[in-house]
Amino acid sequence: MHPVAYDSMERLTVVDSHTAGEPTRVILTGGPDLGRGPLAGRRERFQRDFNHYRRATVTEPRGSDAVVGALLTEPEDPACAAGVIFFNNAGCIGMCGHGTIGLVATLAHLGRVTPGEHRIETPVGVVRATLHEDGEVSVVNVASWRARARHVVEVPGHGPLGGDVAWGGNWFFLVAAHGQSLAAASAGALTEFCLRVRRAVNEQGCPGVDHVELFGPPTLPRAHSRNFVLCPGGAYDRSPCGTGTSAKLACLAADGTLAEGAPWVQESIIGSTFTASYRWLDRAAGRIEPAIRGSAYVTAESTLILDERDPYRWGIACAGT
Ligand code: PYC
Repeated sequence: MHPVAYDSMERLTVVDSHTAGEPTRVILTGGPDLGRGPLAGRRERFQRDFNHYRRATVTEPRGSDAVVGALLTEPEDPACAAGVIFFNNAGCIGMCGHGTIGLVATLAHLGRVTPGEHRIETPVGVVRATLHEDGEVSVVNVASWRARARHVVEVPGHGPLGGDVAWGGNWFFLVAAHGQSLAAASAGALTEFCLRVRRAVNEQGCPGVDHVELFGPPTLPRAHSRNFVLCPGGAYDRSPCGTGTSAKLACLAADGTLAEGAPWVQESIIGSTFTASYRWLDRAAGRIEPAIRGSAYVTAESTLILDERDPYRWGIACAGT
């Protein structure tokens, strides 16, 4: 038997939740000290100097490819209730819609926020989250826009494929005419297809796009669309993806196919939904302010143990990072 050496163990307290099926793990204590200053700079420090904490939190053996981590930190802007850096199995991401809903549900569970609006600072801007009396959370996201319309790429094994490139807090390639069936049972084939699409998009003019979003007809009568979203580390989003839905709204607004303030119900590949709408920030420049509403549920309050005798205490770097 190994003697228990408590002083050789680090501990991270976390709360897990899921938003529309997509997991979020919020680090409350034990995470690295990133100092002060703009959140974008703290994110760089996290990636450069503390990447092992990211891996330990979200990759196996403690996490899975689908988990998005959220490192809670002091905000730089005193008007904000919290700062947060989101990350996954491949690295850090800009904003995370489902993660922000999960974070607010977590803070409500801990009694740290009450119903009302709370400003949250992220590396790509401040978002406004409202905890509603019924427990749902809405998030007014960062400014979103379409950068390229009907950009055509040559996808090996498929041929030419047209899609829009849009920012919704992360970069997306959004495709409507893809010829795939958006069935949950086809998640493996859809993932493989989207990986090929992303490689083509990255090699053919858009190196920064790290999410691919396919659209199809909804299965729920109250939804307007169903999607499948490939995330940077190769997992697919179980939720309708808050930043992906924001990017979609930017495209709909630019095309004039969804009016300002009109509801858009986005269904995910597992049948969960977000309800979204937008307001124009600058119509001439195509910049909108999207709002996403959904529900999250807390699933665990845990302590992660990093035992220095454990060869995999910093996680297993399956996504190569
Ligand atoms: O909800 O924005 C989102 C998101 C991004 C990656 C996974 N979920």
